[in-house]
Amino acid sequence: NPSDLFPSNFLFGTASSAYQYEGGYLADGKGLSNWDVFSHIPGNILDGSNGDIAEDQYNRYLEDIVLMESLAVNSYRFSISWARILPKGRFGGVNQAGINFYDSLIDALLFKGIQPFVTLHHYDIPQELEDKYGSWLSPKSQEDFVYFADICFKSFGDRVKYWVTFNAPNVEIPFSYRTGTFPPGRCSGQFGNCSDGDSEKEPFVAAHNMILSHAAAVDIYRTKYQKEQGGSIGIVLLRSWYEPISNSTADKLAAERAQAFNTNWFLDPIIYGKYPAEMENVLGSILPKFTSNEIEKLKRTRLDFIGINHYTGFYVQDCMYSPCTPGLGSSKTEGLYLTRFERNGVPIGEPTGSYWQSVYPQGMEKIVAYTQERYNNIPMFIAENGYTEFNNPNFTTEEFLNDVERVKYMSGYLDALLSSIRKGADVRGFFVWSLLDNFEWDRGYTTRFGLYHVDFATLKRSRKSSATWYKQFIAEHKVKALM
Ligand code: GCO
Repeated sequence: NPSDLFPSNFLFGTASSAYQYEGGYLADGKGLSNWDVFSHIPGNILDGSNGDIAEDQYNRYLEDIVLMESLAVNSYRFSISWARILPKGRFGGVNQAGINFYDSLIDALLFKGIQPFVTLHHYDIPQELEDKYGSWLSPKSQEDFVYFADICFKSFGDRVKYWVTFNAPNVEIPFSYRTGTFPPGRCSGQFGNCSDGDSEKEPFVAAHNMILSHAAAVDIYRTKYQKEQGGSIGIVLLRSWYEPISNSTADKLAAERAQAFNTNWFLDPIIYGKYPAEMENVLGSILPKFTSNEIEKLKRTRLDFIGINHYTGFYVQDCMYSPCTPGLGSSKTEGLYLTRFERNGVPIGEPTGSYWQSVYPQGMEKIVAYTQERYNNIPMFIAENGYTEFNNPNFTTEEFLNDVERVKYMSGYLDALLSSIRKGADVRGFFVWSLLDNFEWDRGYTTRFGLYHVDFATLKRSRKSSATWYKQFIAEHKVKALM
């Protein structure tokens, strides 16, 4: 069936991030990152662990590239550790050993025909920037980010053709500045676990600086590098599907508010130069304003592609027109809706090893169509999609290797994606989260997302059934693409 295929230049890959994978946290002149400091404070990470060693990809990248080769993927998404390149941000020198590491990684990938798909910021920053002036809460962070981005474009842009400015700032910001579960651990909202009087504005101020940092980095890329290097640049956001829990207008508006407060929060300013109307209406003066120069810059720089991290769907219930019990999303600064996992006692999908994830493959097609329509066919990548398993301490390695639930999940979500593409959506790549089991931020090593199992004591990698399945899926669709 000729319509049953992905475009021939489609990127199939796996995704990762520096802090979750590399380890080597003090190796060869690397500076301390905000995550190094945060994870070392007792109580911050669920299982008391950290990413000091993680999967040790810093030392084992060649072994991991052999795993990628055996999957026959043609792309690898990873992030650059800012503190490995600039141990003190722009207030110190470049660490040549850090540049050398990414040079070697990129060269080794390209040698195997694997395209690097590179994220500049995936949650970790040099601690120096936090200590100096509170990083993203200060407009100075824009200069920090551009300084770092410029060095990366200059050093690696001859070989890297896909750049992502930020990974999921819409995940990072609420955890960093509302619930306090990510560094710098500030809690300003209703669900904060501290009450130090932080302003409820903080998440919006930090996001504002990230949005302007994105624009500034894109500006530098376009003016100094893009013509010569010929790559493209975008941003990645978490995009969940929000299904109205009923047909009422109030619940439909609530689902739209959930999209606005979670994801359009970043994409609207970057693409259209303004925050979503839903946010302006609910937040009023809590929301920062762009100057006319900034609006001009946003509209001029924009992005080349939208990266979507899609994992799950939720039911959404209105909290604006009728009061509801407090919960995820219900406060004013979150958008006045309530996230529900079930309707009339029936779950939206099978639960997984993460409390927030249900298996709802229809969400993939819905979110792709939603994004395509709202942003006028801007090319998209599925930058992350994957299945969580609880890291059951009673399981043997063999039990983890037989991950039938992950295979079911992937096959459902990839079928849905295929259906989107068949209907004309311009999706250009798909990355599984993740190649390896890895460090899941404040959850430590309590969950597993990998196509390959990692024994965290020996760091041995072992192939799961899902790896075999993904390899076959890619092979079948590549063959079809050639016919
Ligand atoms: C993100 C994530 C990843 C997570 C993954 C599973 O990119 O948004 O936070 O780093 O590990 O999404 O939760």
